[in-house]
Amino acid sequence: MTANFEIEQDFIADQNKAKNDWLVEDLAYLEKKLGRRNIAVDTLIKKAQAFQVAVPSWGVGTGGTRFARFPEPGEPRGIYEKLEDCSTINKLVRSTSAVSLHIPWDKPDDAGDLVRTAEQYGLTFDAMNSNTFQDQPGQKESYKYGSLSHAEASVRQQAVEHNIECIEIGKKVGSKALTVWVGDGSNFAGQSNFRNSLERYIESMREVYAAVPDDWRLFIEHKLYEPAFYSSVINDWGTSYICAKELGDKASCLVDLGHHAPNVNIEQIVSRLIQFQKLGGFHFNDSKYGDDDLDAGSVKPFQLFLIFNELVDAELNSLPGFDPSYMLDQSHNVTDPIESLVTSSIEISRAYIQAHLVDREKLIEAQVAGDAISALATLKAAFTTDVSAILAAARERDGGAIDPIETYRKSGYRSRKAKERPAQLGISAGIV
Ligand SMILES: [Mn+2]
Repeated sequence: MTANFEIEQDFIADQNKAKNDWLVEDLAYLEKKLGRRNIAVDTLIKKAQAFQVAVPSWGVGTGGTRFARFPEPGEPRGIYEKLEDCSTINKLVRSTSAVSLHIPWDKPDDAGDLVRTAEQYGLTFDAMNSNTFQDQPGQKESYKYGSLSHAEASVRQQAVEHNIECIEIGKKVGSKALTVWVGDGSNFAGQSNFRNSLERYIESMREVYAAVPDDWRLFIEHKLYEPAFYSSVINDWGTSYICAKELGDKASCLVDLGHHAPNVNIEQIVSRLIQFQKLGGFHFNDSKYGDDDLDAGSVKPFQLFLIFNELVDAELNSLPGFDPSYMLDQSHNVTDPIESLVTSSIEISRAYIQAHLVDREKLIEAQVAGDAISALATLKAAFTTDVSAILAAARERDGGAIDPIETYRKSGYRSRKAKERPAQLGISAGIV
């Protein structure tokens, strides 16, 4: 397919040999420990193997802040090189086989060729992401004062048409969803009329919705603030829920963990959306202060676990309409993006498997008895169980690495890519 450097399967297998002894030991320990509760380790390994989280095309480039961007050597210079990096991540962890495209950054010249390349890597395409938060070269109207909610009909029309174009590209690459996030909002009190802005947004989204195929889903992503610092049009999950409900069954809400006020109870929001069948999916990342887009589980791993506690509860109860789409959405300045995405995908799988360890009968008993100490202890017992060996075994069974970061570093992938991909000026990674 390409003469470019790839991490070979044999290399991964070779690296795994050195780690196999500890894996066997740790699994034996977990088998004993979890066996006391009649939980089969093998069942959990299979669950970890089946669990997938998509990676965003923009995640393999170095992100930035409002101040500066420090490009990584060997950064991908276009969608084909981004796929190469996404494939490398999936080879190591085997749980990230779908890639989410962002238009226009990833607009393919030849969609058929892009699909064939992805197939050769064993990758598919996840949700399409539209972009009406920045102006593109040659664009007729400006999004400076909004897009789908803009006061001028011509700007709204342009934004609607862009979203429809994303759907059309998505159809060609086999995507089944469109995620719409708008930067629309205001920076000053009085700058915009809250009610009219939302009304215009909904009217525009009705046109987008009409173009969404019946077997697709339309995800609405809310965000409290930034780039608008006084108000945003789709500011919270309530607004997102109302819009999704207005639009119809194909529309649902997407929860980006960084898009809430500090200390908001995100797991409860997730529960509400599950209950009313409007949980579309997630953009996973972590944050300390705002939309920091740090690696998933790096700041608040217990919160991530509690979110998965709700998700696994819905899974085990086979709740109607429950089929969330999982994606990583992170981008920052100080790590190799491949290492960050590898680490985050593992943390997402970890939270998922840990949530499967919750003794749900005991939890319900504690809740009914009003026994808060026992309820929390039940959750903590799951959260404090180290399931690393289960995740490693799942990766190994699928041909991935027992220790993905060490394997990646020893492969020399980054320095090989630095030679293959001389730096280009003006590459922009996006943050959504
Ligand atoms: Mn996002």
